[in-house]
Amino acid sequence: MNVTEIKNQFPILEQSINGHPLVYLDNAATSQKPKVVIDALETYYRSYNANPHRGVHTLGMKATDAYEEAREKVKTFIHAKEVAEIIFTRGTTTSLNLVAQSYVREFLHEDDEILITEMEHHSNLIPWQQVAKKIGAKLTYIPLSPDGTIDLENVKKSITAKTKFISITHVSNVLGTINPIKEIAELAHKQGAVLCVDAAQSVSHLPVDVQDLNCDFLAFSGHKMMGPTGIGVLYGKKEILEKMPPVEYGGEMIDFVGLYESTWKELPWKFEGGTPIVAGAIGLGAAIDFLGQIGPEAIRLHEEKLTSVALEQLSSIDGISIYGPTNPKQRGGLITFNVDHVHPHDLATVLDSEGIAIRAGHHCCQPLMKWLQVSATARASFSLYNTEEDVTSLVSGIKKAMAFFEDAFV
Ligand code: 7TS
Repeated sequence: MNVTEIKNQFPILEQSINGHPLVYLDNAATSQKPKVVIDALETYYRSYNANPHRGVHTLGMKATDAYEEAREKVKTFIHAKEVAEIIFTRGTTTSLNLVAQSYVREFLHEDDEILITEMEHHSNLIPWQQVAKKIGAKLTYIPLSPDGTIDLENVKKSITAKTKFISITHVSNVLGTINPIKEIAELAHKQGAVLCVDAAQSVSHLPVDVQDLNCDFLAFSGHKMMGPTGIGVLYGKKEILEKMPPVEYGGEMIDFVGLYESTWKELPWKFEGGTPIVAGAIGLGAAIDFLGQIGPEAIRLHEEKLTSVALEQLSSIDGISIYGPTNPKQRGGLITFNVDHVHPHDLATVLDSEGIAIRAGHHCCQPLMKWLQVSATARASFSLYNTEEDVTSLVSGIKKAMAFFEDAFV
């Protein structure tokens, strides 16, 4: 499929916004959904909606099979060893909180250290901050290099004999930085620490292989990878998940329940209390099939090219500051920037009037905004359906906004 054929698979992109064809550049917040995903959801609700794992009627069995087939697809997609290692959650945030409330709360103790970075999204910061307070552990930070990358020498220096747990984003949702996860995993394991990876911004943009990365946990959201909202994944190595206690107790996750004692199902269901997110998982499965038709390497090449063109054009405009590494090979498909004398919210409003959707604000990264010494930024983020014309529209929209605000202040 070429980019036009890909774009044609997304009904939402056919519309005009404020009299202009929609240019959707807020993919880091959520991606749009291809027809196959929308159809899979509709077919499920129209023809085999049922509560899986309960009862033995035909619809229930069909729903159970589809739910478990989606798990198999996720396993293959991230190259996990077993389906037991794939837990369905509501999204990245829920996955990370599960690790905090189960693994960290159970296995870390007073004075142990949890190591993260200042580029983390709030969802990969607050769960550790809060659980650390509860158990008396210490939260420590790997310092960032001036260009917004992580130097492995600084990782080595930050890991101490007390470091028991490290959590780090694969791709920063603000700086775009692709972090050296494989190398960090090696350093973590040398010290006997466990490595958790926030893959919210990487799974549908780069090839992600959990066995190659050798991370212990990996968290991501369905809605950022062409799937529906309300579904996400926590991958964990089986030997670690097996010793972790459940966090959500109730229906579906039990084996035997007595008045005073209960036992749990085996993996992965031990962590999936309540009626499963069936529609979400089925939609995610369809999204994975769709992404698989294009292939992670082709997606990466396409987004890298768009980023490279956008970086070149934006950096040639006076008055624009771009954050994060300058080399497109070191970054994912997003560009965060500021325009002199134009607040990012004003910029986003002007661009919206041109049909261009970007994000403005702190992007759920307040500590990183402090590190960058800004209160907010603008961000354009790409996906497989974006074109070089979209980049051209963005650049001319920004120039228009700059001219508008310049005139407003003279
Ligand atoms: N981690 C990273 C790196 C993210 O970018 C996000 C969402 C999350 C975690 C949380 O994902 P959720 O699906 O559980 O909400 N990032 C963004 C963003 O950059 N703009 O809107 C949401």
